[in-house]
Amino acid sequence: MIDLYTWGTTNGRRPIIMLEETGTPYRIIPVDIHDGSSRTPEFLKISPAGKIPCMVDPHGPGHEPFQINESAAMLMYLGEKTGQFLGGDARNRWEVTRWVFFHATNVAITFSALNRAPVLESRCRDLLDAMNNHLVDNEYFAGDYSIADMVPISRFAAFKFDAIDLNEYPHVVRWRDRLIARPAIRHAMEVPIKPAQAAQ
Ligand SMILES: N[C@@H](CCC(=O)N[C@@H](CS)C(=O)NCC(=O)O)C(=O)O
Repeated sequence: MIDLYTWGTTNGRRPIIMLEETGTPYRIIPVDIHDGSSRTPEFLKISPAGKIPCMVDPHGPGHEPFQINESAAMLMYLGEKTGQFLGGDARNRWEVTRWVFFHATNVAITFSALNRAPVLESRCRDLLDAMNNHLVDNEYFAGDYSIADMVPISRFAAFKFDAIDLNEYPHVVRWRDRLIARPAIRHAMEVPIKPAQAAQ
């Protein structure tokens, strides 16, 4: 059983999607990022910068316990552990990988700062244009549904920005609507993560 240390944020819900999609047993350990819980010496041993999400797999590589943070890396780890959602042949796996990095290093970071830094609106719109153009002819980012879709969907399933109306990007909306119909994604976005309620 994997221990997932997380909180109810966009980044924090991302690994739940993959844990659910792969049927990997896990339990949620809520870490309130506002009350100092993410700065305890015990937590910093798992996540050195005190960030959620992170997880501990008692059956990691070499049959040893393994801990990992950074949500996109966690999805890649689970993909390798379960042999799912990483792409098919070598070309497709690299397509999945490059979109994972595109979303993790551009989209996730720029959008998470948008509400605090409105100057980022044009950069966010450039990223949305790139996504929308790609999705004109593609149902998913890299062939079949993969972690290249799971990395960004937690952001777009809960898209709340006054500056940008997502309906201006109809192919992104079509992709989002297809994904949020998936039970794993619905569950990940809705499961309560506050300490008193987390009963996973
Ligand atoms: N790139 C990291 C970002 C993680 C991150 O920024 N986590 C935030 C919550 S969404 C956090 O832990 N904030 C609390 C803090 O920095 O003290 C990932 O994708 O896992």
